Amino acid sequence: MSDVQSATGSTAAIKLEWNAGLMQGAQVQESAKKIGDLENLFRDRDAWAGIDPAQEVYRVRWWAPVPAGSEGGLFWGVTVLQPGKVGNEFFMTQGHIHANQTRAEFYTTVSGKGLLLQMDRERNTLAEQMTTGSLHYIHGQNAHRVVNVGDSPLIFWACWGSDAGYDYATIRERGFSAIIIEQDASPMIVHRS
Ligand code: PAN
Ligand code: ZN
Repeated sequence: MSDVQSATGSTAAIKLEWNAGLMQGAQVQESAKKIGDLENLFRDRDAWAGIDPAQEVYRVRWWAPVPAGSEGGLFWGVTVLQPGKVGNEFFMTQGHIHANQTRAEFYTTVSGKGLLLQMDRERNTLAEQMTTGSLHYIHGQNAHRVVNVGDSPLIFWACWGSDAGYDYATIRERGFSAIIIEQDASPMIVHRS
């Protein structure tokens, strides 16, 4: 045991509740995004303004065992994305590109029904279905966003590089080349430039 105790590493006790999307432990961090935090994300500004700004859209819990920016480390987290719409556009994450575009990421879904949008540098968009047990590999240079197209929380776990970083500005400025709306009670992809 003495070899193990002297090895480099973290002694953090983190407990996961897979299906609830919960992580517990002193080092777990948490961040929530509410409607009021997401101005200009959704297409229908009037519909956005009509929703309670305190309404939660999604919440991320994660463990960073090494400082952000450390080369070669890993982060682990979970996102709980609520069901809902702004106008006819489904609730979604902001979406980002990793600041270090060589850094890939895994997502895996435990419950709910969603779409993972990945957009490459030429703005080609790929939409993958997220359902219980689906596993998704996000290429390092692809922007990624998740859309909840179901009527229950969409819960997915993720593992990404500690030196991946986040570029939100690119998506904030131009958005994705596809949005997901509800039409005739079904999700529909609408392509844009
Ligand atoms: C995820 C996302 C999380 C929230 O952990 O950060 O789902 O989405 P936004 O960051 O786009 O708001 C991830 O992709 N990390 O790299
Ligand atoms: Zn990411």
